[in-house]
Amino acid sequence: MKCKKCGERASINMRQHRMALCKDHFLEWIPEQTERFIKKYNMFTRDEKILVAVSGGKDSLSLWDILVRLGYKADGLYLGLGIDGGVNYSNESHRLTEEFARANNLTLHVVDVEKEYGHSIPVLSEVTHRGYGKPCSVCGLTKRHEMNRIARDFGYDVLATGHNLDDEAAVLFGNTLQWSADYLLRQGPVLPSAEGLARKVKPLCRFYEREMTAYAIARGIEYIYDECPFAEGATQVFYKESLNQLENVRPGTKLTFYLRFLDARQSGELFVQRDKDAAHIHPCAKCGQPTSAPELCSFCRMLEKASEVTGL
Ligand code: Q46
Ligand code: ZN
Ligand code: ZN
Repeated sequence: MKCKKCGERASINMRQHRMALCKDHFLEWIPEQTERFIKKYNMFTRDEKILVAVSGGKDSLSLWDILVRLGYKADGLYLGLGIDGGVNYSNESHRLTEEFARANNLTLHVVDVEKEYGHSIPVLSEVTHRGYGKPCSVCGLTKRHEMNRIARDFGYDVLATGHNLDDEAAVLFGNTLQWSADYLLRQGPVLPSAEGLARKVKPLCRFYEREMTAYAIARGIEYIYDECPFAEGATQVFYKESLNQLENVRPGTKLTFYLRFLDARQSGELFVQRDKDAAHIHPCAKCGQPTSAPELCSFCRMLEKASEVTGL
C-alpha cells in the first residue's frame, strides 16, 4: 500500500476514505482536516479563548496538540475524579496530562473534585445512590458542571472535548434506538452557547477512533492506554462494538450514519425544534449556573444529598 500523496510506503490505510498515507502525510492530514471541520461547523476563531477538557487519553491530548499546532489559543482543564480501579487511573492520567502541558509549555487548569467538594466521584455516587451502582451518572454531571464553571470563571469562549466519530456514532445509535428526540436535537459538532454556558465543540467528531490512536502514536504523545475502569461493560461499548461489526462489512458505515444524521437534522427533516424548557431556565441559587430545576441545579442538589448522608 502506497501513500496517496508521495508514493512512499503507507503507514495507515483508511478504507472509508479509500486513502492510504505515510506517517508524515498522515500527521499533516489530521490537522488540515481538523481545521476544515472547525471552519465548516463554525466552531471558533483564532481570537477566541478555548478550554480543552483533557483526560490524559489519546483523543483529548491529540486535540490539544492539534489546536495548538494550528495556532489556536487553547488551554487545558484536567478534572481529578478520584477513580482508582486498581490501575490508579486518575493519578496516571493526571501525570501524563501534566507532562504533556509542561513539555509543550501550555496552561493547564487542574480541579481535584475531592479537594473541591470533599468527596471523590465514586464516594459521591455511592452516598447519593445515583446511577445504579455505577459512578458514570455522577461523573458526567460533575464533569459538565466543572467544565462550565472553569470556562465561566476564567472567561473562555469555547469548551472543546475530544469525542471522536466512534463516540458520536455510538451515542447517536443509542439515542436513535430510544428515539430520544431531545438528545438527538442537541447532538452535533457544536452546541451553541446558552445563557451562562460556554459553547461546546467537538473538533474530532469526524475522525475514526483508530485514526486518533494512529495520530497520538505517530506524534509520540504519551497517553493513558487504560480506559476508566467503569467504562467496561457500559452500553456505549456494546454500541461501539455493534457499529464496528457493521463497519467491517461496509467501510464508511459509521461516518455515513453520523453525517447523514447531521444533514437531516440541519434541514429540519427530522424533528421540530421545541423550546419547552427555555422559558424556565434561571441561575441556580447556589452556584449560579443555569438550570430548569426549581431552585438548585442537579449538581448542587447532588452535593446537598451527599452532605446530608455523610454529615460533611
Ligand atoms: S463517566 Fe463513567 Fe467515564 Fe466517569 S466514571 Fe469513568 S466511564 S470517566 S467517560
Ligand atoms: Zn506520503
Ligand atoms: Zn448549582
